[in-house]
Amino acid sequence: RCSVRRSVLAVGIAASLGLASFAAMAQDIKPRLIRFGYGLNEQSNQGRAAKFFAEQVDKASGGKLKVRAIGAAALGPDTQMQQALIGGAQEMMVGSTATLVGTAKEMALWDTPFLFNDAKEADAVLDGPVGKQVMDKLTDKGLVGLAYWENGFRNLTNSKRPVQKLEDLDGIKLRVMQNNVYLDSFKLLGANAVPLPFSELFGALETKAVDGQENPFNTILSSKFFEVQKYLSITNHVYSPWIVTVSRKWWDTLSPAEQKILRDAAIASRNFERQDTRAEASRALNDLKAKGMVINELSATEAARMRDKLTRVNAGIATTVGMELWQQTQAELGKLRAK
Ligand code: TF8
Repeated sequence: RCSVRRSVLAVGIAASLGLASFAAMAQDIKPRLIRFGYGLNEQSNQGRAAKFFAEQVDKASGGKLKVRAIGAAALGPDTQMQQALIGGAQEMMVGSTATLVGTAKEMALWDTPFLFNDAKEADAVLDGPVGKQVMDKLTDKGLVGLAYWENGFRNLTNSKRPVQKLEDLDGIKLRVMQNNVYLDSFKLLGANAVPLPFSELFGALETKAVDGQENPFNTILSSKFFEVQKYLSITNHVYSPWIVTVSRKWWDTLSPAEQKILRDAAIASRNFERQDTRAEASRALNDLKAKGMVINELSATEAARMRDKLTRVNAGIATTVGMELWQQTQAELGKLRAK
């Protein structure tokens, strides 16, 4: 009898605890303003996905969490926003993984030329254990990574001449991201590589401070590079991801319920963004042609020569990211390709 009474009591306590935690859950979402910065313009794939993210968070939090998406590098270029996140002066951003290598060296893995053969491989590795391992390296550095979005396979544009063979790059002043792998890669190819933040790129192309740049079709279109670049050479030399990050200082003040809303919205926006980006990329080449760009593909021999030169940076990347991570990535790709 005694034990029956005790278990009745236990059920009562459990029920009231359950109620208490339910009530706490509702209060666990506080009104907050989230500044979400990005570098491309509102009409870009990055801008559309940032808007989608804001809407998701609004819905899931009953309007309590307000995301203010601020594009066109109005909060500064990638590197400046990263520092603002680390310092706690800004809550969130999306930007290139390439500009994060100084913060977490493992990010250099995504700079590997020709790492992925297609978007399917990219998704599998980025969303799998390797991608998570790399993303989690940010946590000790003051950032929390939530999801990889697609920037895409990068292609070469310039105002001088079609790049049909390696030698055509000789002496071309080429803007690269602020990242050593990119700098070394394009120097290896014979270009005069100049690191610049994305926000300064259009102006530099317009004034001919640089002759060329490399970015996915989507960006060449949305940033109107076709206005200042005549030649587009399809090289697909690297797949570049974007990453959605949160200030760790700020993240640690959030309740688990708030953190979950942001995580879920980042994943939902990732799925939206990849689909949107791929749809746009499949149309972009025609659009760019219509805008007057002269587009060329590389012959198989020249593509192979370029690949051979570029992959000479791989050994350095393996050392930077660590041999274990490098081999794990190769093993995962091997498994994917055997399927
Ligand atoms: C680049 C990147 C850009 C990103 C973006 C501003 O060339 O491809 O897309 O940095 O977040 O800088």
